[in-house]
Formats: sequence, structure tokens, C-alpha cells
Amino acid sequence: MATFDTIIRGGTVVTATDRMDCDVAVRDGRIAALGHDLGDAAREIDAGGMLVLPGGVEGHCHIEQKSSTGIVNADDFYSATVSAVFGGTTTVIPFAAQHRGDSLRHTVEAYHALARPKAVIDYGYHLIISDPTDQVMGQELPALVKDGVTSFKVYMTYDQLKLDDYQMLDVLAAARRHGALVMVHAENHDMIRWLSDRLVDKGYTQPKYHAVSHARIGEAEATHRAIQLSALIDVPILIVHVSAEEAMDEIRRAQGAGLSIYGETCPQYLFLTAADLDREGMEGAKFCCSPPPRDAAAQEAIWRGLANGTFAVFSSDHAPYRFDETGKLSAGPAPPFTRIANGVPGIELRLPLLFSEGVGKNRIDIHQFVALTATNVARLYGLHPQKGTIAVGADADIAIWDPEKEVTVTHDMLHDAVGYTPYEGRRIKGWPVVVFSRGRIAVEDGDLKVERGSGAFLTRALSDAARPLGRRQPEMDPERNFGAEIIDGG
Ligand code: DUC
Ligand code: ZN
Ligand code: ZN
Repeated sequence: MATFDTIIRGGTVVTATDRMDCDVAVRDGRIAALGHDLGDAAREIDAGGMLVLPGGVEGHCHIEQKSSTGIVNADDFYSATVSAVFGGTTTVIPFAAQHRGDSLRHTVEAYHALARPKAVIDYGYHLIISDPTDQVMGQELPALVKDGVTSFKVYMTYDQLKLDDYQMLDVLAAARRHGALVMVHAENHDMIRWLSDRLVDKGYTQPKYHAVSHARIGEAEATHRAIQLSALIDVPILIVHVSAEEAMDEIRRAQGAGLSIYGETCPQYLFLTAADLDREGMEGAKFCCSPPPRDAAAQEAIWRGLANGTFAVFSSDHAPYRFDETGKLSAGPAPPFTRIANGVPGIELRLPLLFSEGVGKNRIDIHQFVALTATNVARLYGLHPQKGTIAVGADADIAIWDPEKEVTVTHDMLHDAVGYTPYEGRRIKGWPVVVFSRGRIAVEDGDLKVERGSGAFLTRALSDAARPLGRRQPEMDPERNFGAEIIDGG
């Protein structure tokens, strides 16, 4: 019998820190050895001239998410995970979204029922907390963290999801107690509401006004406020989907002051602008997401933030809605911008876009690419070193990239169920050609090789960002442990 199940020969293995010309041996779904002359294997893959990278970890995507307004995501756990794996991603962490009045535990059970029979790659969930009652915070949340759901998302805007600052503090304190990571959607709700009301009143209802109503100042203000709330509690947070320099500067300043503030950005802030929302007719609706894409200067700023380490992670925020009455146009054929479903698809192109424009054009190096798309994501969400790297003992989640392969994007070549892509016609150089998920070939020669339902739920550890009480607030009496007594409720 062969020593290994698979050997990937002759490629260049790249991790967040290292580059090695070596073979990779896989046994029982894990990486068993790295080196040369490793022996024999049941299956050999020639990776000559290829890059052998960790599979991507997608830390922000919306899959089969039940919305409070009745619209549905285009992708279910099958199409979303198939689309992800064709784009070189081998782990996804979508959301289990609590609606007000719902139990968190039931929410998670409902998402398990959706994901288990369909996911083709491994997955976890973040909890969206929209109703932080005593029961939810005191009983359900701690139990779910123990069960491996170790990150939450909170919203500072959206009528049905928004928490006020008091509730945010409750969630942050709970995250601190249990070692969970909080993702924050930071936009000023009342600024958006106030601007939207006036725009609509005056008849400015076309999709392009979505970008006007979601002002950068509102994003920066909420980012600043979220950071201060996190500083008060002394708990790390991740500001998600940062669109522009103003919010990014808040994050960078906080990082410079030693606060544990992490930043995430997404393809739509590098490759789209507000001008896309002004396309012919209702076409602009396809590009409505929150925060919205900005302008060329904001794109350059976001590239700088990726290069200088302000952003720890690069996610798609895949929020897929069809361009019909089930999704974008659920409020009618020409709804005002306030009633257009928010979100753009991007789970399949996240890695190719960043590889081509980032690594290919020397804006970031290949190690930064791996860190932003896999390793840091796994670290932040308690999956490292099982996921997000190539190391002996890690899951054999591997994407073999042809750095020379050129592709012109059309929606037809993608595997989602959205019906369009915001990146239609874009030229990409560098593509994942073979993808392994826990040692199984998942994609080869353009074909899917894994079964519906063969992905596994991941019981995640605590975030690498979680840490015990460190800094004290200046107002706090050093003689008394207000950290434990007041914040932790001890
Ligand atoms: N904004 C969000 O907050 N979530 C999903 C998509 C979007 O545009
Ligand atoms: Zn969000
Ligand atoms: Zn999102």
C-alpha cells in the first residue's frame, strides 16, 4: 500500500510567511509531510510551474440568510460553497442571523438544517445578534460559544438589526467574558435615515442615491464610536467591509494607540465605484451594497490599507440577490434606493481578483495575499492552524494556482445562482486550477468532484485576537478590579 493518499509534486508552496519549493504529502485528509523524496502515494499531482497555496477562508458571506423583509439570497449552501471552492476557497463562515424575538439556539439549529445536507466544503457560522436579551446573553450565547460558534456580528444600522450603544456594550462585554470576536457593521443609522428621507422626498430615488445616503462621514463616525465602545470594554473588535479612507484612518489611529482593532475590506471597494450605481435604468441596483463603493481615490486608499497591514482580512461579503422580484427588485421593477436589497456577489472571484490586481501588479506580495485571504481569517476566527495554512498536521485544504492562466470574467463561467456578476468582462491573470478540501480533490479540470453535503461543520476555537483583560480605563480605580466587577459582572 502507498505511504500517502496524495503527493503534490514540484510546486512552489507559499504560506503567510514562507516560500518553499517542495512536495506536499497528504494522508487521511491532513498534510502529512513537506519536503522532497517523500515516497509513494496513491495519487500524484504534478504542480510544476504552479503555486501551492492554502485554500481560502471566507470569513464574511451571506448564505441562505433569512431576511426580516422576506427576500432571499440567491445562493443556498450548495451553490454558495460550490462557487467558493471553484474560486479557491475551502472554508466559509456565513451568518446565522437572529431575528428579534428569536432564540439564538433555534437560529443556529435552523442554519444547521440548511447547511448540513448541502455544503460541499467545511463551514462555521457567526451569530448575528439583533436582540441581546438577558436570556440570549446569559444563557444561549455562552452555550453556543462552547459549541464552537465563537464570533458575533452586530449592526449599528438597519432598522431590524441595529443595536444602540448600550446594547453594543452588553454584547462586547459578553464577547470579552467568553473570548469571542465581535464583527461590527459600522455606519451611522440616523445619518443614513436623515439623508435618505430628504433624498426620497425630493424625488432622488435612483440607485445612485444609495451611495449619497450612506455617506463616508457616517461610516467614519460609527467606526470611531465602535472603537471607543471596544476601548471602554477592552475587547478586540473587527470593523467589517471598510469602504474608504475616513473609516480606515480611524482604524489605523486606534491600532497605533495599541488597541486591538482589526479591519476587513472587500473586492467591491477595490474594483467598483459609486459610478457603477449610476448605470442605465435599474442596472445600478446590482451594485447597491452597504457601505457602498466610493471613488478611485478611495480605492487607492484601500489598496494602501491592504499593503500596510491596516486590514487583517479580505472577505467577499458575498450577499447574493437575483436581479428580479426575489431579490434586488422585490419591491417592484423600479423601487427607490431605500428598498433595493443590499449586497453584491463575490465569493468565487474574491481570490482571483486580489491575486491578479494585488499580487500580479505588485500592490501586495504573495505572503500578504495568503495572510489576508486565509491565514489571518483562520486566526481571527479560531480555525488556525487547522485551516488557513500549509503545515504538517493542518487539514489538506489546498489550492493549486496557475499564475499565468488568463481569464475574462463572464457570469456564465461562475457557479453561483445570482445571474450576473459585478465584475463582468474583467480580465484576470492567475487562477486556482486544482482545489483540495480535507485531502479530497474538490475541483479539477473545471469539474466539481465532491458531493453535496460532504462539507463538515467546524467547531471553532476562540479567536487568536481574544485575550484577557489588559489595559485599564484611566477612570478606573487601580486598587479595585473594576474590570472584573463592573465589566465582567464578577
Ligand atoms: N451590507 C451588509 O451589511 N450586509 C450584506 C450586504 C451589504 O451590502
Ligand atoms: Zn454588514
Ligand atoms: Zn455582510
